[in-house]
Amino acid sequence: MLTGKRVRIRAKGKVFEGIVMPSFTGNLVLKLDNGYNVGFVEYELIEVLGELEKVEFKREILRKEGLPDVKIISTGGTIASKVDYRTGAVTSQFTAEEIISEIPELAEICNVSAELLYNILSENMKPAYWIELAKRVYESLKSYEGVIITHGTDTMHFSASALSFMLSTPKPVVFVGAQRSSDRPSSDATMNLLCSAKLSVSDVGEVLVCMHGSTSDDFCYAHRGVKVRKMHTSRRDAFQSINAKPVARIYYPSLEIDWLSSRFRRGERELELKDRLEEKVVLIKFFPGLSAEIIDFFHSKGYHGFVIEGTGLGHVSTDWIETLKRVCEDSIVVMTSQCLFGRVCDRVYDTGRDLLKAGVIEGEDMLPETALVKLMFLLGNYDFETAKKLVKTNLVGEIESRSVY
Ligand code: DAS
Repeated sequence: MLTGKRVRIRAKGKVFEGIVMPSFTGNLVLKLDNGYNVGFVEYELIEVLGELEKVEFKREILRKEGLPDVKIISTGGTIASKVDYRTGAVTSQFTAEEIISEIPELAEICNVSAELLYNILSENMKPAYWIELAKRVYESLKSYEGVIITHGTDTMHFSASALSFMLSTPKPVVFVGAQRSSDRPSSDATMNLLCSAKLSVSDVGEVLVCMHGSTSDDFCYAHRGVKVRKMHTSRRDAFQSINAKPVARIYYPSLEIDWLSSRFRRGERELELKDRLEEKVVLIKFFPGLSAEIIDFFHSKGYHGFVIEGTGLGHVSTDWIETLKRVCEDSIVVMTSQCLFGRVCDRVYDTGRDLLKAGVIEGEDMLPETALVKLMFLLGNYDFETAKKLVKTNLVGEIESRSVY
């Protein structure tokens, strides 16, 4: 059994040296000294060079007097994952404690306490988990200088929007993830976490997302939680601010912060939590030929909140107008755009004017996902008429007064 042993082999006329990894394909998988894994179907074993000693390193987390106290709440995702050689897939495994002990530089920025809330991939997040997370962050903000939330990247902008609406925070709440697991040479986890730690002790009081700002390791962006979206499946700079500038650029490795746009300052707002969300709100992406029956289906299931991701300036087929007119009598229907960039304006074309007459509300320059979470929040915490009025009211930066980007 070669697994865990360091070996030297010959394959295709070349000599390779590395550590034998678990493999379920029958091929030999070597982890080379550069961190990459290489598989071999045919090879000649030259020499077994030694056995990996089991390393159970557990750095206790050093506290430094005078440094601000920050809480890391871990929910899972790639940032808390490593390759599971049983399957070759990346699975959520690290606890917040383990993440911290892997990055001793954190102790230069702040004293970090860790809390494991979930260890899930973020496609498995639910509104009920957002509420639980908001409550844990709210409690942490009473005694810590800032809170970092490690989270999967797929639905991070949903969770960041949810906490942006539910929590009025006088301190930084920073969501951070990674596109590459920390056991890969190209991992972005360490840099994203260090930039997040710097943000968590800085002069800002709102919910932010901190991820790579370019494909290099030169800076991270801090994006407003209600103006950010994951825009690429795999690039490390997948997150982009939409219809707004990023709040800040954090240079690496200097960790200097360059503030790029207006922001809530530390201490500017009181700490408050509104912890209810109406889950019977649906986001529907319109496409040519989609029947308005989908609206009737959800309405018949007791849904009274609809966000439509319409085409262009905010349109759907004129076949939908009658259905929307009927549903708007006892529901809130918000129109957003599949273009993502720009602003919905239903006053240019007939279709848009008919939608407004039917009672549909323009979602301004909100992202569809942010509008969905906002409507869950409004219907969960306000009466129907107030909720309707607040759709087009900017609460936490989700609506920019002018579209300049
Ligand atoms: N599945 C992805 C998620 O948990 C992994 C990641 O990118 O963090 O969102």
